[in-house]
Amino acid sequence: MTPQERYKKLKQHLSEENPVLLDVIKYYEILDKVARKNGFLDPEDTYTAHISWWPLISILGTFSSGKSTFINQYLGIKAQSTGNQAVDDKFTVICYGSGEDVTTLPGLALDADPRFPFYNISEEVEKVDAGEGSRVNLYLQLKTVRSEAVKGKIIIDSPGFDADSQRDAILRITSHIIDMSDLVLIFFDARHPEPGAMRDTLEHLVGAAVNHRDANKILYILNQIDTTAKEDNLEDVIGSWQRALSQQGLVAGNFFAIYSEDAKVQIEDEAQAERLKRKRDEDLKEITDRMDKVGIERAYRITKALEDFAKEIKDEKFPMLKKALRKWSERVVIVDLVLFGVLFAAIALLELQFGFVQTLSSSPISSAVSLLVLAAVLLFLHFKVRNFVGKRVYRKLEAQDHAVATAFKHNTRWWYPLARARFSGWIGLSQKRLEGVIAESKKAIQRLNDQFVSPSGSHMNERNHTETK
Ligand SMILES: Nc1nc2c(ncn2[C@@H]2O[C@H](COP(=O)(O)OP(=O)(O)O)[C@@H](O)[C@H]2O)c(=O)[nH]1
Ligand SMILES: [Mg+2]
Repeated sequence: MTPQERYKKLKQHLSEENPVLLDVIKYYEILDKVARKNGFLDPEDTYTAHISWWPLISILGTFSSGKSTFINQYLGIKAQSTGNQAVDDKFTVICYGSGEDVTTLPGLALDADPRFPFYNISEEVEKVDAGEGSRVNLYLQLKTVRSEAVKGKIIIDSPGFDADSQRDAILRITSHIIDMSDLVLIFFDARHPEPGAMRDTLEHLVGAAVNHRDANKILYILNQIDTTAKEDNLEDVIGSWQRALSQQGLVAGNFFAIYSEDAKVQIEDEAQAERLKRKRDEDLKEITDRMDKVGIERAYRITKALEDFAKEIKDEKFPMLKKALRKWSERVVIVDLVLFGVLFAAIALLELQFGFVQTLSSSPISSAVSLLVLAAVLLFLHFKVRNFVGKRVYRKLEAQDHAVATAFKHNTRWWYPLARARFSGWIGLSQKRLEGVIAESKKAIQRLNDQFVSPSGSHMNERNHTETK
């Protein structure tokens, strides 16, 4: 899908959903244009492909902690198989489909709808786990279900997370999913009263989440608390899990405790059953509220991402490029001067020895030819030097930032004069355009606030208000 087709499809999809987002797409187009023109972005690529346009909820967590059971219950349909064995070893992207049955499609199908967040995932996977990129179908699948609960959003169910036997590919996809999501539910299960055994898993999952720039979107869910009834130790179990999480650096997280009504064990003591149910009902309500409102989070996320992309290019990538271009042009001049100096010294020496300059300049033709030859040699040397120095700078950049390295290559193509790299006023113009994009994304956030702020002033909108100030 070309970027143009992508914009068109996105606009189609979003036209009825949210007019603010429709505006936001326009500014993504400008962002793309500026980035493409300066070589930061591949001509076939677009920043709209780097985020999820669907509201996205992902469910991560340990083996058989009840993720799939929870999802089935939310959907009201048994879409996912459940059980104590590792029944599902793929990430399953669940979305609405009008068909009667649950339909399963290969991971490749995710490419078809520009609102899905897995563009280029195979390349990302390939980078961390060579050879696995081409086998993305082994890791991803798409299911369509006819459930109102998932209309207008997508939910990702994940294979059980077991740090010991985890492939890099799965770890990479997991952190990609955390980045993309509007809401992340991380499941643990209370059948393990001693979370110590899960330390590695916690370290990976929680470690990745805790430092996330939007930590508020991550909910930690202790599931299967019905199993604490036997020993009546709910508080102890919650306490030890919270301690384990805080050891991973989680200070004040969104911590919930629930169980599944469909899968729970029989609880003899009625008072206990009542107590557990009350806790569950309370926490489950908060969780499902957040899940239902994920469309709002999504609108803010997409708009914020526009601002972040633009800021990153303007404040980080352009300065890096500018510095690299300057360094390159200075080195080329120095090496040129040294080489030319050596060349002229050699000519002077030869002249002293053999006096051939006089011979060459004896006729107009031979002197013209020899001047041309000299000019050709100088030019040849100069382009060799440009290339040689350029490759070295490029390699260094590539290790730091791929986009900047590509932009450097783009801006040092042979027909660009050296002076363009030295006097890079043109960069300022592009930065101005990005400033415009940033200003527009701020305005769009305000329009979203106008749209979503309820008279009671929900928690979420207050947060977004302060974030953008
Ligand atoms: N006691 C109890 N069992 C549960 C609960 N939720 C799920 N289970 C059971 O735990 C097992 C694993 O559940 P599943 O949803 O497949 O876990 P997943 O691997 O995280 O997707 C299944 O046998 C479920 O019936 C719960 O809240 N309480
Ligand atoms: Mg499962």
